[in-house]
Amino acid sequence: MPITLPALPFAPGALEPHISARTFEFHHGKHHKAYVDNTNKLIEGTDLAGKELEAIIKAAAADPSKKGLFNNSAQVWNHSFFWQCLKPGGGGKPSGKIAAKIEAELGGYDKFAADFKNAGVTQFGSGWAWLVLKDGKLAIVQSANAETPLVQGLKPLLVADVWEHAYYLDYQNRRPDFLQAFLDHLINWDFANANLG
Ligand code: MN3
Repeated sequence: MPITLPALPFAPGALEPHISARTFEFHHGKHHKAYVDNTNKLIEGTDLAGKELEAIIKAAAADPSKKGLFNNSAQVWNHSFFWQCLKPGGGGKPSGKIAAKIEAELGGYDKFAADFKNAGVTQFGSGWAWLVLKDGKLAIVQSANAETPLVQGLKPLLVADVWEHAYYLDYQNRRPDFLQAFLDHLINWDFANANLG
């Protein structure tokens, strides 16, 4: 079974005006698709062909000669995860288990929002801002390029893509505005709660 490009979990225009259909045309239809196609090319005819995506990422992360495969396969996973972190009419304060953990472990929602935004704004160059579980507690972490907490012993709960391709068509250089829209209008807290298990 080759690695496949998952469909977006919403219509491409469903998040407008915060993220445009045109951004998804490129971000999902071109960038994410290219990571899928490159991963399939790189595993073809190797012992990783037919393996699950997470197993491919972990094998590539452990082998410096497979940096290209790591970058592409991790980007497949990061993007598939990112789409699920978004929903029309999302964002704002969470409810459920994650709301209580944010209060108890991250100093409340307002502090979480400021710290998460800061993580995204200060990730130099391309990368990601994550909410993860680390030893059972919430933590906000950054990753560069394709790096993913999946291979760092952390459990990803929520992510924002801060590569320029995620926001440049809609926000140009205004990454902070994109992150504010993510916080206020886009976060799928049901997904983050489900990831807590
Ligand atoms: Mn991206």
